[in-house]
Amino acid sequence: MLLTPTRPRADNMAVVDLSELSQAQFDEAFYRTQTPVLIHNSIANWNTDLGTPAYFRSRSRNPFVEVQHNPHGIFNVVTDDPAIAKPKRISMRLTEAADLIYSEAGSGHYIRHCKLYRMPKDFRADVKRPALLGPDKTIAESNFWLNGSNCKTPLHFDYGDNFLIQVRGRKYLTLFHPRHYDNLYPALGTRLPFMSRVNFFTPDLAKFPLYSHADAERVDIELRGGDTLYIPPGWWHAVDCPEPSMSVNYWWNDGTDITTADRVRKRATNVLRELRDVYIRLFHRN
Ligand SMILES: O=C(O)CCC(=O)C(=O)O
Repeated sequence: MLLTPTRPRADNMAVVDLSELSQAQFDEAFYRTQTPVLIHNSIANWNTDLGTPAYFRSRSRNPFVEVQHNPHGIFNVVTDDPAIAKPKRISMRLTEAADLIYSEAGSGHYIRHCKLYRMPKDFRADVKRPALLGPDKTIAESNFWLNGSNCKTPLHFDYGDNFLIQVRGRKYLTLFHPRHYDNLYPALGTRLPFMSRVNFFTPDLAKFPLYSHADAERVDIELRGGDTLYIPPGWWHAVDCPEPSMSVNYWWNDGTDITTADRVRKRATNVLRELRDVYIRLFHRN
């Protein structure tokens, strides 16, 4: 059975304009409570040409980048479905990649998870530190994402706090609360235990019946250029990109005992669940 995705701008979640949210308020209302929030007008002071093909042509360097291509547009999915092939990885110059990605032939092409430090220096200077990331916070990793039409990131969760900043174009995200962990069938026993075994884009309810409980409480969001989405660790998310778009994401932490303890607790929980999964597979096969 196929569940039809719904696509409101931001369904059932906090939405705020950056001008109405101080860094202290963000910490208090969202970070401390680990609550997602959609922040509009969050990059008003950034270069407005950032991410266009012309912009990349005018940079100081033109590095090689890895472009992934998959005609199905789904990347990194954990599946035994032979119809979903593994993406091809192509190395090309950044300007070539941007020209391709913004063209019709760019459908299903995605520069994913490209470390910001690999990008030209003047590009990095145009990508500012997120406004709500206080001086007490540490950036663990920052990445550049550039997709053609019809690209999809399957359902997964992150271990760190995440700001996903949409620079150009639209993306649709769906979030699920961490309490739906079991309903989303994490790929335990694989090297990607943070990925769901459910193909969110065409969920198979016969195989994954608990998914319907999570689906009933999903949060659908349309991310537009200028938006930042705060995704706390453990919140599951899937991304559907209907048109060419560019994002930057930051994983960060505050280095306090609370965050570290929380991270250790989450890892320990995952290990225990994994052991439980192995136990069930070994002794309760029927
Ligand atoms: O935008 C995407 O396609 C994926 C982003 C993502 O999953 C993340 O920032 O954790």
